[in-house]
Amino acid sequence: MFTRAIVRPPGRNFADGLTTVELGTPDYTTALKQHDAYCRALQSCHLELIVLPPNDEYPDSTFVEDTAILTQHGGIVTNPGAESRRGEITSIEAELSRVFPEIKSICHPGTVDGGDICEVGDHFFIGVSARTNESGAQQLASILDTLGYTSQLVDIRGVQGILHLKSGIAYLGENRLVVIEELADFDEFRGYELVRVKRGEEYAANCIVVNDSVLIAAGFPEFARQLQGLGLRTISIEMSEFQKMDGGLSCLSLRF
Ligand code: CIR
Repeated sequence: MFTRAIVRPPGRNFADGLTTVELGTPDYTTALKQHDAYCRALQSCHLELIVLPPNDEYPDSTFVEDTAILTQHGGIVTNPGAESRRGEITSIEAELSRVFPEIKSICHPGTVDGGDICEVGDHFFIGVSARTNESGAQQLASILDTLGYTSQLVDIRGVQGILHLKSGIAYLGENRLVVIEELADFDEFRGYELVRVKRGEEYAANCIVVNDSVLIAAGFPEFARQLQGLGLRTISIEMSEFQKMDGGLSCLSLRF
């Protein structure tokens, strides 16, 4: 069970952040509305929110997930792979130190983005990507080991169209893993019951389980039906403005 989440509404210069997709410029007012609906959805799943103030110094700072990995046994502050995002960790570290007695860190030359880290029970998949490098991934694996977790690296550098590992997978619990077609044949995911996301609905793969519900991006009806067919309760959230900035549902919060 999660009880809390850290979120940060987008700042006015949100549109100045990094993006690789060509979906147009996000509308700030709509982004704020969508963020607010996202927060209400988390609250409806019984989470208490820690809402950090918007930070105009870092246009991507609404994507708080990339700055930390939170586990039941401890918190880890990352060193984000994009230079323009490194400074985001300062305020997150300050916030986490109120909650976690000890916080570990990923250090230079290692880089890790939280979006590459997928917790699967007591095991973690660590994506090696354009943002998370091998040094960062190895550092994280060692830290997780000291916290009592196993982990394995998943190299996604050759996979087109995903920024982070969790742009293409999500763990639903009960050994079920959502995967996009490009990742479905990876050896690392053998042994899981795969929920394969149909082509054209790839963005929906980045969903999050929050207690008794699964938050999914609105506009992907086939994926919603797949989850409902498994007996899961889904909550749809409009994500268009965040999608324009390469962001998915998971990256808008740190849940613990
Ligand atoms: C970035 O490129 O860093 C941001 N514009 C989007 C980050 C999305 N984060 C995530 O999926 N975990």
